[in-house]
Amino acid sequence: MCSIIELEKEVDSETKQPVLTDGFHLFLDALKLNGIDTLFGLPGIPITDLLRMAQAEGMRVISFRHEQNAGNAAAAAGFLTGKPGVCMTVSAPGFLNGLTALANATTNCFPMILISGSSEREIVDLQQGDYEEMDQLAIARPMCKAAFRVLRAQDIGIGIARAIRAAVSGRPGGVYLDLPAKLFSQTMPEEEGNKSLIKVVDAAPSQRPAEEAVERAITLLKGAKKPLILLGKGAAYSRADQEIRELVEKTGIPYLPMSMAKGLLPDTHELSAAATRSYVLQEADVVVLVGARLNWLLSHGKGKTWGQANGPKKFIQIDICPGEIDSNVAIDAPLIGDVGSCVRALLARIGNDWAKPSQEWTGPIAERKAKNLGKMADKLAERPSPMNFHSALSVVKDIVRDNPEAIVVSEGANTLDFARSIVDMYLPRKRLDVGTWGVMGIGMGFAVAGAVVTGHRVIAIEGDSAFGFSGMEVETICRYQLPVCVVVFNNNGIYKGTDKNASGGKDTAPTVFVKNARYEMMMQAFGGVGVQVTTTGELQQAMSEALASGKPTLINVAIDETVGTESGRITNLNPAKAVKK
Ligand code: ADP
Ligand code: TZD
Ligand code: MG
Repeated sequence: MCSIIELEKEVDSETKQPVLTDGFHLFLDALKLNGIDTLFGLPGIPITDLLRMAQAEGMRVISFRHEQNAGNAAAAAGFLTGKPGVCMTVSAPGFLNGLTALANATTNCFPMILISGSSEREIVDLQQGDYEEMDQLAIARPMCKAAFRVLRAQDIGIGIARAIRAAVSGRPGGVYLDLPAKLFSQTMPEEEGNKSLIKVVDAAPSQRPAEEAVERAITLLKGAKKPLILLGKGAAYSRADQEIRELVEKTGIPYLPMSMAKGLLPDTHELSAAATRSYVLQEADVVVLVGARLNWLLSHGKGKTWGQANGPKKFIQIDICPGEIDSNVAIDAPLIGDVGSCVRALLARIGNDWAKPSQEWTGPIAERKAKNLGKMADKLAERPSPMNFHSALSVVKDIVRDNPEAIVVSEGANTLDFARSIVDMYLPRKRLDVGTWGVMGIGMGFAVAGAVVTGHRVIAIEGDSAFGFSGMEVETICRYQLPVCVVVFNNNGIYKGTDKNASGGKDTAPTVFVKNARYEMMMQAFGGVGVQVTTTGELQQAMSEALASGKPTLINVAIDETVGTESGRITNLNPAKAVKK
């Protein structure tokens, strides 16, 4: 039955024609219907009006200076919220600028949707040379989990629903959505348009492991003498914080967090074995991988790191993606499902009578841990001049301890590696970094997203090279008045600032930058606070002020240019010179 009110909505009271909607509005309505309230992007043909309208309709539109940073922000927003972050770009070059972020999001299992306007299909497909012509869909496809194009206004609802579902269901990842310019001005009756929209139900359904798989895992774990739990960013993403803590504490099994899983349990937890990582990796007999891949970051599960000499290890692997199993070494007990469901299933079989690991395993761990933490404390207490990574990071460590809610972003080589091991995290999903690729350039995009979607303070610990990849976004940080404190570890270059041009020519070496560059002036240029510091006292004061005020701040920290290591902790991955010259 149709009420009079509904009929009145359908037709324009003056023209008596149906009220129309268009592609612009259908698109925004479809996003809003699905709880997407923020767009990261960069305007231009054909999306300028779309971003204006989004803002007019109450969405948050964060406009960047380069699409890669907008894309990285969307990816980080996806990780932090569990909803796909959305990045909007113009066609060809804007799209390509966003593509690195899309590929990086997919690699890291972060849900994001890159939405690019594109030029007319008729012209693109005949390669007749349209404005910013490119077959974007074809190019995006191998870089992401799924790629769709919407050609008709009545399909916008379906297109958005499919994009959201693809991004967050199963193993999360990047999705590309291609929207040709002509779509936006297509019209259709509003009522029909509204009916075409889809509110996605249960976008990331829980996936429970099979009973026999749980049984297999429990049997293996029960027989372990030296068990170890390894938490990855899939565990952090799954938001099963309480269950994971229970698993660790009820079983008494020592654990190692991968970098973005730091804080799932506080790094100061007595069962954290991070301070004796090499020992536990070598000695463990049964390893439980929880949302962590045995990729290069874990030496592919084999070799010296894994104590090959001690015989092969047994693995239990919890992952939502069945194809991940056996990717590098044989997995004895795969547990396929979401981390929450899998860990709950294990917990249901782990009673209070569970036999915790013996002193033979926990004793040496505790001993080594105490020794290593003691050595580290001594090193952190040193006050060399100029500062080194340790002395500067000892300040950051204390600031993060006092501000555990703050989001920590980190990139660089030495800066990243030292920050990961020195700066303790206390809460889940507070650390964002270079991830699976070890990619530089995520810094300011991740920082902006961290501030925008959580409302918390952000501390970005940046190598001077790493910062340069996205540094222009300090303007974005100032424009939106975001509480971001960027700390640039300035050692005059990539890894260190002392390389010499081997030819003796006047060009500097490829890894060396302008000496003592004044990065803090970049923040000053846009009205933020910029401070140059040369002592730990000055750094401590500048960071405290930034955290207290929430003002956009850049602290340029002078670090001894001689102390860095080539490639930080992954020196071994540099190709060896086959021919000595
Ligand atoms: P890290 O670098 O921290 O070791 P990876 O990115 O290598 O982490 O691994 C994350 C793994 O987590 C991926 O294999 C992914 O399929 C898995 N994953 C992501 N989300 C979930 C989830 N909700 N439940 C189970 N596994 C998940
Ligand atoms: N380009 C991209 C996109 N990602 C990369 N990882 C690199 C280049 C290579 N690279 C690293 O792996 S770390 C790094 C580069 C250029 C910068 C290291 O210098 P930094 O850090 O100043 O950021 P430290 O503290 O000086 O080591
Ligand atoms: Mg550097």
